Amino acid sequence: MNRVQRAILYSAAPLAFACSALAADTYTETFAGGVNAGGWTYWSPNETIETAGGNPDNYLHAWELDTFAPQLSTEPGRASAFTGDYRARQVARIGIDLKTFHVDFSAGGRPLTLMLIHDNNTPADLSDDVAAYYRGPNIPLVGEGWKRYDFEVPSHAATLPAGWRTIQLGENSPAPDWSTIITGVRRVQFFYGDPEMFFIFQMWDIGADNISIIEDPLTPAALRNIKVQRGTRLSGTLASILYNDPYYYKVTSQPGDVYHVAETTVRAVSDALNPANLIIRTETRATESVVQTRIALRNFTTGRWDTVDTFWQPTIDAVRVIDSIANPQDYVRQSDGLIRVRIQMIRALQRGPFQQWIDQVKVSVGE
Ligand SMILES: [Ca+2]
Ligand SMILES: [Ca+2]
Ligand SMILES: [Ca+2]
Ligand SMILES: [Ca+2]
Repeated sequence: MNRVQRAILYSAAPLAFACSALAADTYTETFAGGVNAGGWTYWSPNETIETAGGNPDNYLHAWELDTFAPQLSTEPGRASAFTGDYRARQVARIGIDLKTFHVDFSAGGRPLTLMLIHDNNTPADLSDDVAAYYRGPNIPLVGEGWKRYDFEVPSHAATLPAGWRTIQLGENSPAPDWSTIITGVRRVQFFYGDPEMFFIFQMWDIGADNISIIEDPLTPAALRNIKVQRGTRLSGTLASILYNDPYYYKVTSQPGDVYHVAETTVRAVSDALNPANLIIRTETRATESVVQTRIALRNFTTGRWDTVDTFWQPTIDAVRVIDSIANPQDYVRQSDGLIRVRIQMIRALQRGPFQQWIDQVKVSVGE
């Protein structure tokens, strides 16, 4: 679904679209006018959207909720701004305001956990659900007032991101898989505590407001050229590395003192000069085994190449997504947005030469 279609779909609810194509798209559940597009519920028998006392005005209020851990969730099976393929939507963050009015004993020592749930395509059956979760700062104590929580959601990540965990929520749950969950979020839940721990039952009086989901589209950097630094170009052009397709840029290795080496550099240009995120996706193979690949980025601050990924190169296409690059601004030249990627493959001299095949190089920048 494209952005325009989404805007139409959610136009019944308050929307804040930013002007710039690079800026984030946000949906926020403010509960204004009693709207609850996500179907948010504490599963409490005593629950309503109050018209005053929120942050500001309307908010979701649950009281005399007798539970070991309040669980604020979107309605099972309901499609909303909070559900869907987070990776395709380029979801970047989820936030919420919470307030604890009263609790019998203590609200202390409980992290607020964001859970992204995949319902295994059976929304009515919770026994086969799986979730990926992240434990944030502790839930608000009585007297702390409204407290804001912002969770980073690395929806672009190919594998479970650092700090995230997965959990089987029922006895029939399959083994959880990050990609399955993040490309099919069916329910979002805020768990008052660590979902792997036990807590005593007590009576809660709590509220939620301003539940937001933020999309932060990445901008692809335009590839400008590809050049062999070591080895010999066999075939291919810049066009060969634009897509995952049957076309490759092929390089024959060249022998050195210790290794056969094939080394190629790619130049890309980004419009975004202040990247918060830099993501390099490569799809490469070698024609022989026991080849090691090193992917490096030109650091324009130090003038050196920084290795960002090292791996044993399969002889079939291998996709690498490098998405946790520290100080991304060092790799985008401030004068013109240049980004340089180096793909180096090496093989021990006595093992013989090989060919480097590059199917695709993709450079994306998020501001
Ligand atoms: Ca509100
Ligand atoms: Ca289910
Ligand atoms: Ca391929
Ligand atoms: Ca290709």
